[in-house]
Amino acid sequence: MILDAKHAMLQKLFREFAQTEFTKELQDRLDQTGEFDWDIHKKMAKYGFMGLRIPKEYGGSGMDYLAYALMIEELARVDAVLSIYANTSNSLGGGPLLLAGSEEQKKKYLPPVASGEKIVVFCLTEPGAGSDAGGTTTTAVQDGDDFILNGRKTFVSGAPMADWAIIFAKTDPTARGSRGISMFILDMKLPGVTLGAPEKKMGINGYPTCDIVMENVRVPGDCLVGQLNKGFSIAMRTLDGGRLGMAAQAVGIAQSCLDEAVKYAKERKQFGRPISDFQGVSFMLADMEAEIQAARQLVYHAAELKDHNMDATRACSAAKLIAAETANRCAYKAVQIHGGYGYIKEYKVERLYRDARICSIYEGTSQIQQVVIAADLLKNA
Ligand code: COS
Repeated sequence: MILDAKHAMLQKLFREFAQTEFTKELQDRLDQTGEFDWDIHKKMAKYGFMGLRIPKEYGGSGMDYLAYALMIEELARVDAVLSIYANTSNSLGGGPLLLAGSEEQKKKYLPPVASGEKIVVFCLTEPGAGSDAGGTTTTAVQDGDDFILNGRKTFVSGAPMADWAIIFAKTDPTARGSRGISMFILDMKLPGVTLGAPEKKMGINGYPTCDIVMENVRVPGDCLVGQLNKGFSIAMRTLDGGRLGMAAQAVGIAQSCLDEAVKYAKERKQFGRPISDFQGVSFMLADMEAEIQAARQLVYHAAELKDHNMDATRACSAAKLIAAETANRCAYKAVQIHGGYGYIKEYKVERLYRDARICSIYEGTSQIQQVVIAADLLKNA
């Protein structure tokens, strides 16, 4: 796909922002401390990143999926974790509200999320329900006009900073599997809501992740989002879009691996010449370039399908599968080209290697993408 003038301009803007604002000092600090940086969050919010995909009537800029993919890719190319800062509100956080929220709910929750003033996070995974998202055991029991929530959500990215959380809970215990699940928006300040300890992660440090525990949390009835017992398909539709964002992030990481590998291969001399002169190295660079081009086109294609309101489930999962595996292969090769230096923290590829690893795990493992692709393929064959 050749980007039109508007998208090419946006791509340039995102690239320049990331190159200017995501300083090495900031990147190193986030990786070392694992702490959220409110200053860069506010700056990104000021530029409208948090509300990029949120429609104008709810305080965002109403841009399309292609613009969103470009933003995530370009931010991730400089720093993967900082692309997450701009992702949640446009994706798993804001997405379910846009898909299923009432007009009142959209007007209440989306504007402060779009402006970056409030943070909303997505809670599907549980200790015993990861790939099997339909195995949710969190319960929501109706009590008068309210619901009483009990359960534990795990690996919630952004939980420590969250004002609200999207919670999937079983409302019909007699319904089997993914049926009988409803979606709620939970105010994190309600009594009975507590946080687990921040997880010590391999990568993507600087966007804290922890559990959210709910013990007899009384949630008003107007926090039910969408229809009672129909929450699972909203989660799945949200994840279609989320996977597109994560695919774009993986392309950004892969491109960063290639950028670093090319730079190093041209500088580093062995046997009296730059190591890029050796086919063993240049062929690795060539493979990285070819795979990144392919992954990027899958991402842009999936975005285009979504922008035309076409069924994009298979395309989003295909983009996520290929981009995530590409990011991992590129990270491996980038470290390999750096040799011993690639194993040292001073070199960016060391972090890229760790950051890339999550791409084939979160928002559905590569194997889950295969499940989704195969199911869709066979259903429509
Ligand atoms: N869009 C809309 N609805 C969808 C859908 C989609 N993309 N995918 C599934 N559904 C619907 C189905 O139509 C079905 O609806 P009915 O109950 O009305 O028949 C329902 O959801 C259940 O679908 P299915 O039978 O395929 O569900 P499974 O329990 O077999 O699970 C997978 C399917 C494995 C694909 C799902 O559990 C999944 O995506 N798991 C990974 C979760 C994940 O990505 N976690 C990451 C953490 S979130 S950061």
